[in-house]
Amino acid sequence: MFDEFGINAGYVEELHSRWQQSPASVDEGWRRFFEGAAPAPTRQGANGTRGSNGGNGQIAAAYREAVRETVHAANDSQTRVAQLVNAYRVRGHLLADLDPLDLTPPGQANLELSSVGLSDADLGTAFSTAGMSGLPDPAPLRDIVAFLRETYCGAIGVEFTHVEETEPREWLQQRMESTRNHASLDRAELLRIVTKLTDAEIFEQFIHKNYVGAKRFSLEGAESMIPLIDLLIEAAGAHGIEELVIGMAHRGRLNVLVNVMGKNVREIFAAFDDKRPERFLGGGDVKYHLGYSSDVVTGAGHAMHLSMAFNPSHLEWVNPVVEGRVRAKIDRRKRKSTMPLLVHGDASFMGQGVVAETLNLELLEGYSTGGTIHLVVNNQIGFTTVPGDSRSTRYCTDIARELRVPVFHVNGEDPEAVIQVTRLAVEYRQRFKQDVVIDMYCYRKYGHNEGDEPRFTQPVMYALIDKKAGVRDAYVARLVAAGHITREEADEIADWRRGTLEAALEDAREGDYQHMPQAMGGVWASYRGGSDAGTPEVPTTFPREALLEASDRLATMPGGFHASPKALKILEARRERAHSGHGLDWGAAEHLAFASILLDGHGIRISGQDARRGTFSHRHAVLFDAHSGEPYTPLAHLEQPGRLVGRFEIYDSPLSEASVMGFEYGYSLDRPDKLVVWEAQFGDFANTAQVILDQFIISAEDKWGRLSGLVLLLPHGFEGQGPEHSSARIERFLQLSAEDNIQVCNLTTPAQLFHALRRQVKRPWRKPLVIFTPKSLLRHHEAVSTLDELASGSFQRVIPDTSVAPEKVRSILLCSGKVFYDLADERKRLMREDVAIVRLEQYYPLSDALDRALAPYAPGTPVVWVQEEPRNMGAWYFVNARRDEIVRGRHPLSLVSRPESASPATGSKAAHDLEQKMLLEAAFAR
Ligand SMILES: Cc1ncc(C[n+]2csc(CCOP(=O)(O)OP(=O)(O)O)c2C)c(N)n1
Ligand SMILES: [Mg+2]
Repeated sequence: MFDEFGINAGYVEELHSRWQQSPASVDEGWRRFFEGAAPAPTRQGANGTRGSNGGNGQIAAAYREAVRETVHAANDSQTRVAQLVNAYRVRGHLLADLDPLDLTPPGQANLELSSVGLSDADLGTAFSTAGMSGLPDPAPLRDIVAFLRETYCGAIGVEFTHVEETEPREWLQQRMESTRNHASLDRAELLRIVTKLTDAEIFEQFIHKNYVGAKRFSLEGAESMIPLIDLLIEAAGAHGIEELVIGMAHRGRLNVLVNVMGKNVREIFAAFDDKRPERFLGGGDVKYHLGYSSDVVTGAGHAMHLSMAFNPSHLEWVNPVVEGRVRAKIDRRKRKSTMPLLVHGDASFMGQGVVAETLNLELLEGYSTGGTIHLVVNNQIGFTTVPGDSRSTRYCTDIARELRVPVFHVNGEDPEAVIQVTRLAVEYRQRFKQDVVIDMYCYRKYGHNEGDEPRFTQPVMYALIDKKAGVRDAYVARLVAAGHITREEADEIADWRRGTLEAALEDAREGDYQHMPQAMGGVWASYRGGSDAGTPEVPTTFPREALLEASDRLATMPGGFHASPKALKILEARRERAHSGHGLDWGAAEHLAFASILLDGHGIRISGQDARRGTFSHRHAVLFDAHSGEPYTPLAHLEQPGRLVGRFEIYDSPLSEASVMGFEYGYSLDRPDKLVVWEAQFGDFANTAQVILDQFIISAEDKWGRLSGLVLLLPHGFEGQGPEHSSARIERFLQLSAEDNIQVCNLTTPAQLFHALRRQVKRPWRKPLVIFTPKSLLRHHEAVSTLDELASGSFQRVIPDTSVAPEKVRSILLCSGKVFYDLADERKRLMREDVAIVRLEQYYPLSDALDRALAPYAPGTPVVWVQEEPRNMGAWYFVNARRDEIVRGRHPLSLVSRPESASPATGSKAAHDLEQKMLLEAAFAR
């Protein structure tokens, strides 16, 4: 309500509520101010327009006046106490006891009594504690200060007053103050924490002893993470969560796999022993990148499915993939019972931009997952780099302030405080459907990995760490001293754990426990990867009548909807052309492909920048009412009596490639039944998501045996639009093509797009499909297809040339994509009947379709690969390297292209036109 008072909003609100209860309890200045604002302003939500309302403007002016008066009046101690309380809520975290190494200097909190004009002399005076549950009312200032210190400056420091909405902020405040921010734990829970800490510690020690110097990225110093995740699962189960998807990096991952997810530790030992090289030649991944899933039952009896996402070394890049997976799971079940947990490192959370790009997805309609729990394992170091060199901010979590959600900083050496924030975090997420961040301060017992000497660079830090007792020891000592458990009980837990690991190690050395990740079951059971040739093609035809019906439906608006006349004209033209047998353009064929897929019962999800209209205004999947601005999506309103129609979703994404491509990739991992599409604005921008391409889309099957049917639509083509609006970097995708890992296409007709998209869902082969999509061809009068070509055609990997008599042909131009139309025009202009033009529509995997297309021509007829791209880009290096597959020794192969270049294209349209002319001349020179 008092948002415009910024950091003082809580304070003003507090005064206001006191004034409401008893006008005499606030000083005269404030009283006048609140009376002047009558009727009292209504509460504003997060989206309220600040300062736009006259009432609030008056409040602001009155506030300034009131502040002046407060300063001068100088005798309202109760007001000062309220200021102090507010200051603790806002800045108490700056004094909290967070750092187990005591290396972090306290912040300037200004919480001294003198900062609000109070003094020690006031400590015995009783003040009202209205609004502070957890204290008698009134209470002496001494008690109030002790209460505030305990709540806000103990082992937990909370940043929460920036939460804009009143309800969650007050809820959290009440929860923390009523408990002084302490978890109440019974003996069973204390024992569970000890057990989990013991599991964590003994596991690391056991590997340390048995695999000296082997990389494991020890959790030691941060062992509280294990009871944290263990109790998070408990809390999540109690709140109705049925599934947790975890994304995390190297640190402590093996520990989580074994001690939280129940992975068979024999498999981990076998991976350390690494005695099966023959199973992993050229493939597989290191043991701390592998994913896993398991089913557990919580202490309270709730069944919970746990998934740990496979992830690469590239820190933080798994985040959007996890979010996409969770969204897919939520969509599948139509219930919001899946929760993402992302575990971060302190250095990577602040350093990697994909973190901010992923946080930004959280409240968006197309990407929300109902809130993510973020856990930062803040060991106060990244490899050898200390926080002072890692970030410009105090907290490694400050990037999360973009979301205005609570951030709990907690001392990882206090497991009970860790449990308290975990419970608060889960409950907050469940209630308010937003992200929550836990920043667990800890330390790293060894170097970055176990072979690394940290004392080269952090001698002082490690002198402190060397003196540390260990998180478990310190906690056990505390519980023993408090009489909660005996030393013998604690030892027994450790002995038992050691014993089970000894036995498992013996088993591991006798048995066969090192394998590639298992093939996928469940929703993946009916799909396959592997080689292209191993999965037959399927028909992609669709009944003509049904396409006509769909095109009628797509051009029909609901009653009372006032579509833009221009958009309506486009839809109407599509409909007419379908009926009259005229050529359909790209947008029309794409729409009919989508419609046919939906009518076949498959869902479709598309996202990308401006995807709803389409960057080039060719799609118009969503129309907007001219009066209300309300959207209408014809594809979401297809009907089919007696048969299920798939769900159609299309979203304009935020201006991020990395997080959105990662999200859609993640989505495709859990929805193999759907057509999942990510579209680039221009293909040139896809490289900002290069990590998602290299580390996930391209290599996931080889490393992890994980499949995806994601479609990438990458506008590509040299049309004089400059270096960054021309190339989707075909060369890169082709260099990354191996072992039939992806499909790479450059299509020249709308019918080809229709069949390629249908093939992608109908064929059980799940491989990412990269389509270089056109720009000028979207409106090219020749780049059209008839309804019959859609209804009864099929996808052609190569389009042979049927327009010339093979025996006359003296030169074969082999090309792909848009340049075909330029070449065809030129041939017509030159009336060259001795030149054939063959189109390679699918670069990869190559097939014998090419052989068939070249077969009619006499052996020895030269084949010229013609591309618009510079020599070092486009497909030439790929074509040249695979010449044996392409011309099979029957034809000489040469190149016509732009000369090699460091930048894809010229910035001058005129230079582009000249280049293009020279290219065509060269192509027809022989
Ligand atoms: C994107 C990326 N850049 C660099 C690295 C190399 N690297 C591996 S771990 C690490 C330090 C990570 O520090 P932090 O995030 O604090 O995690 P910690 O190891 O301390 O748990 C670095 C720089 C990487 N794995 N990924
Ligand atoms: Mg770190």
